[in-house]
Amino acid sequence: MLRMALWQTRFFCTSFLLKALPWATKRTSFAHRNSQVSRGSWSRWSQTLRTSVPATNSVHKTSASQTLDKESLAKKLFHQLVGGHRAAIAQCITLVESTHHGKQAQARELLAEILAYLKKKTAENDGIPTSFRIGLTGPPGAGKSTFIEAFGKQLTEAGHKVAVLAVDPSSSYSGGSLLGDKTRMPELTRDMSAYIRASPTAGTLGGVARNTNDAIVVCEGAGFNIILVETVGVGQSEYAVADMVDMLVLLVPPAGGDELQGIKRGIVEKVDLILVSKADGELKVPSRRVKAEYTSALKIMRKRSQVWSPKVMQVSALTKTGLTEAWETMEEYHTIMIKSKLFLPKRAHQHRTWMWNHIRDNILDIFRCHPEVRPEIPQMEAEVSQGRITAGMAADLLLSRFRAKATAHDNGL
Ligand SMILES: Nc1nc2c(ncn2[C@@H]2O[C@H](COP(=O)(O)OP(=O)(O)OP(=O)(O)O)[C@@H](O)[C@H]2O)c(=O)[nH]1
Ligand SMILES: [Mg+2]
Repeated sequence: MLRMALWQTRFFCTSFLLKALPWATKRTSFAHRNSQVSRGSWSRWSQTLRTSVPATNSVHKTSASQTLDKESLAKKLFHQLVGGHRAAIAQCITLVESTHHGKQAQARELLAEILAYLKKKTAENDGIPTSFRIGLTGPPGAGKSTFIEAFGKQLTEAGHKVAVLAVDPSSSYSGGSLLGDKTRMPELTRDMSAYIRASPTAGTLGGVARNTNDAIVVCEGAGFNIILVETVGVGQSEYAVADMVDMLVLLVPPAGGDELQGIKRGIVEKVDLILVSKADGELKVPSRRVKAEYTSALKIMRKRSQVWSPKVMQVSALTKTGLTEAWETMEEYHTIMIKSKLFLPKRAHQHRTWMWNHIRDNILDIFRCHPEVRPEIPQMEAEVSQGRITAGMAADLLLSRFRAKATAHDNGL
């Protein structure tokens, strides 16, 4: 009986998703046609999110008092966060990362409160978001953490509030090199105008990226106006970061010799600024050479933006040279993006991209775990590997099994 009930619930969810998909696709293509974000559409989105929260809560509540508790927890955390309680940042991030069903409802409520608050702040700031999100990527050992320590310190001394987050899905096998070692940032760790979030525990890139996206919103709610997102240039994480930030910065070491030192061409095409690190002592000369290499490499690359041409600069975190110039270039980029009215549309595009990424990840999981599909997967994979069936045919067969059950359930069979 219990097994039957579980299967029925699963079929119901599956058929609901299949029905909802065309509707959602229509909505997104509409959003794409109207890619210029108007205040109206932004506010409708936020409004929908807020009004949807109590409804979602009510599905999971077991008693009225429990709902009150949940609501008051999200509200309490929100007030503490915007009120400057430092401990609330970690509590909020833990809540939005939770995979517990009930906690997720509270997290939605919390995020909706923060988004509404940020929207108000943006309106008060002439429609300009109060934060600047900067992604930092580069090969292992390029000097990212050391740069963040020196650069972040300079920013806080100038009156900014700096949050540092990491995207590191590789930490399960690399031992968590990213920010794992906070000793690389001793001063920034102690700085009350900075917040450093050590690498989250390992997971899929999709999961880690989702957590980072939400953590960015939490940090912005806490008043941090510069968000630095560090990622190591391996795997797909740097592409994920490119879709999370307003500006992407690539840090390259001066050593390594021949052309572009194995740094993926794809990421070089996406960056807005290249910083050649460790331009000090004996490394000054190779650093100049690497700068020249990247400058000419960028010249032959397709122009990506009408308003901004990526720049190459030399920096040294050790001697603190080039840091001011690097920040001035970042500010220049920010100003140009705001003036050309490309800043908000870029963020809006990223939000849509992530929504679909998360949906894709989840639907794939539902498909893989489907009781009618899962047992067939090894067999199909073997048939495809041995060339007895084409990949397209195998996919069609599995999909038709998935659809057949969903339709049967819809028809009450
Ligand atoms: N000479 C010199 N060495 C530097 C500089 N910045 C970093 N280093 C050294 O480079 C090494 C790597 O620095 P990290 O900051 O840990 O590099 P990372 O890119 O964060 O490394 P991962 O997080 O492991 O990818 C360390 O030994 C640093 O001392 C610099 O400006 N000059
Ligand atoms: Mg590091």
